[in-house]
Amino acid sequence: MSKPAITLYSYPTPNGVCVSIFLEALKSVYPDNADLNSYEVVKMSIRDADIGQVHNQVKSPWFLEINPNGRIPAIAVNGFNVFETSAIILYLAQVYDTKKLFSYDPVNEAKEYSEVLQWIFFCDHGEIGPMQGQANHFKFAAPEKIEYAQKRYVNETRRLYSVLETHLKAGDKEFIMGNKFTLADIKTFPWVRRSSVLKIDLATEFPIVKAWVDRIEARPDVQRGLNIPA
Ligand SMILES: N[C@@H](CCC(=O)N[C@@H](CS)C(=O)NCC(=O)O)C(=O)O
Repeated sequence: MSKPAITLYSYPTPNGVCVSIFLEALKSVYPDNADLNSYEVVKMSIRDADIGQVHNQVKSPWFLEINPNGRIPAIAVNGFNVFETSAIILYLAQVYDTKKLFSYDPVNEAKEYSEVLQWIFFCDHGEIGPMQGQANHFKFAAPEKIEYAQKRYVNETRRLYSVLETHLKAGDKEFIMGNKFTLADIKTFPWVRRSSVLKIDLATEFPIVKAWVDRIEARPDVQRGLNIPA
């Protein structure tokens, strides 16, 4: 049997499932695409470098050739390696979302395309992902309990959720881009759905964000993606 065109190296964390959710979403709207139908998943063992566990496939030499940063997720598409979650979903969109069902045309729909990038960066560059990641670290992994750090990152996560709440509320939006489910939602949702870990109760604090999470979570493609790798 020939090797699948797409190999996803992953683990079911918010970053990992972001890519599997998008692959499943693409698969459901492009059912005849052979690459999407046959993608393979390699479940990697991961560790948080700061905890110092030993079994750590993501730092092994063969994987560092795929992702020099030694972290999941990474993807190989017909021999081309891509690392960093957002770069991965943008590349998959560029190659496989030919009808721009989850994004926009960067030339003909330049403003909408830019808006999707803005929300992806909002989740990425020092915002939801990193803040919530640090909140998780200081609450659950850090050997030393530093109250200031816990408070700072949990409160910053709350502030970022409030930005999302205000955005979704304006114009009664179903998704970040209005009524279209896009990469912006796929990027942000896996983080926000884990809010209860930090004891942030979306139902009482951010009810509009909660409805958005529920709406996305109810999608069959999202349900499949959340369980990859099993
Ligand atoms: N900015 C990176 C973050 C990736 C990341 O933090 N991956 C974690 C799991 S969610 C990991 O592989 N940790 C293992 C390690 O650092 O050794 C991305 O978005 O891809």
